Amino acid sequence: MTQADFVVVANRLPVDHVTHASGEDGWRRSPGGLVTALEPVMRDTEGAWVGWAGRADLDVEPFEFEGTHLVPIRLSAEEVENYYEGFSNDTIWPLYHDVIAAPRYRRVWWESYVRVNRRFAEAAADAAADGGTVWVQDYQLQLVPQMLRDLRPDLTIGYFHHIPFPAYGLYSQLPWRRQVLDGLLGADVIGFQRVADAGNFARAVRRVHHYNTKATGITVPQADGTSRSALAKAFPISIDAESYVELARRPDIQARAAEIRESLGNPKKILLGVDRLDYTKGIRHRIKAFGELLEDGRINVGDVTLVQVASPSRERVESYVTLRDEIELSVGRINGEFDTMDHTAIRYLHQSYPREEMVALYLAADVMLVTALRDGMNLVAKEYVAARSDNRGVLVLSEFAGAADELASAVRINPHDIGGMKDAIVRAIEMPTAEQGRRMRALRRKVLENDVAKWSQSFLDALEVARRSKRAQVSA
Ligand code: GDG
Repeated sequence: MTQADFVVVANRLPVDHVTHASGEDGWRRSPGGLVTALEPVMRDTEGAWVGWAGRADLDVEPFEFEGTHLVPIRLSAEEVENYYEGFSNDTIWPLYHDVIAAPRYRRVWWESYVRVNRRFAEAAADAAADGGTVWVQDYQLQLVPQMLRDLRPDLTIGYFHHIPFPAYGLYSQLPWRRQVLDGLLGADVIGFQRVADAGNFARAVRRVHHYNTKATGITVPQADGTSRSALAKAFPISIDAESYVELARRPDIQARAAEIRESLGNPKKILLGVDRLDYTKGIRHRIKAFGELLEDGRINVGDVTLVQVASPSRERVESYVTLRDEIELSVGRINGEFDTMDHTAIRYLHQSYPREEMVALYLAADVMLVTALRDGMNLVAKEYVAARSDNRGVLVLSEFAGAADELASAVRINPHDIGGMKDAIVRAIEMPTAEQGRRMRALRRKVLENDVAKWSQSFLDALEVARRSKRAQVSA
């Protein structure tokens, strides 16, 4: 069996299973930041990627795809329900996003989570070469680091947490809080989006285990009486900024942006929201604020249009079904009340679009609304900024999104404060172009300097430091 020096373990493989028109099955690279970020590393190291192919009961042998060794993990329909939709998306997701929706704690889900995490850990242990490096991704796989360390103490293990890590007062609800911390502490480097997330994690470790933590270092006692150290630190993720700059420069995409404006009846201002349809994104709050502005007469249909792309997500989880109903009810009410024959108040799109269309939307939008109630980072905010080489447009950004730490020149809002959000939207609509330019230039500097390649490099550098110190200990 081929073994790789560098292995990525993620819930999903970087490819989608597709059936071509000819009826033949095949694989297509799935679009996404993580895939792009790791592509150069995977190519240079001839790495391996362990993950689920996205379909239940699919049995596939490991295979090569564009220079990467892919190791598919099989999940039964029941495991998709319990490990993925249940524990990952109906327990951990709401709990870690500050209980915006009520987390459900079900023992069968937890048992499935443990079993599936073990399967990922075993596959990673088989795929990694002696003394290799493994990078585990995200909240679906929090137990993998320690399981993998038990199987393969020779490996250097990293873990990156893409979503928030909550304050202990909330985290402590988790019936398996100790097991999850132990799972994560199996990593040598544990990466978070924000400094606050790393802090919450360290505090949870202190409260549950009374381990010593100092700045970003955690001392983890071992069964044999020795101890080792783990690094828990912020590594804010980013986007492939240059690719957005390039797309935004394309004449066909600029023409499409003009066409979008035209098709909306050339309103003076277009506001835009782009989110997975998820209760963490504050879509309802945004729509409420917009509806009230129309009611108050502070804005008028015809002058201002809100375009809301809500791409379909987790459609089998109950809270997502309810959320969709609620959003569509309020959009229908607002449009019913305020639309004219020529203009619509909210152009609501429950669809997914190609990246080119997203960039055209970014170019067409005068104001980008990112009103998340809680968000690990929020890449949409960074994509909007990267696309605006014209230094125009205003980013309205929730302070509860990780991106707010870096993007200080955005118009910051607290999405729970509907009155404050309404004022911020009006301010953004009326912002003079000179101020737009000043703010956008500052935002662009941040996003272009800190792109996703830099993110992965800094995480891998930290892992390399861990690997060297481990070697030094072994040879001492
Ligand atoms: C998680 C964390 C963290 C959306 N609709 C379409 C589409 N998208 C793309 C966006 C963006 C991505 O999906 C969404 O990324 P976000 O960061 O905004 O949010 P999550 O999906 O919740 O991601 C988040 C992230 O992980 C990375 O660590 O930032 O906090 O929750 O790239 O453009 N793309 C296309 N069509 C769509 O309709 N092509």
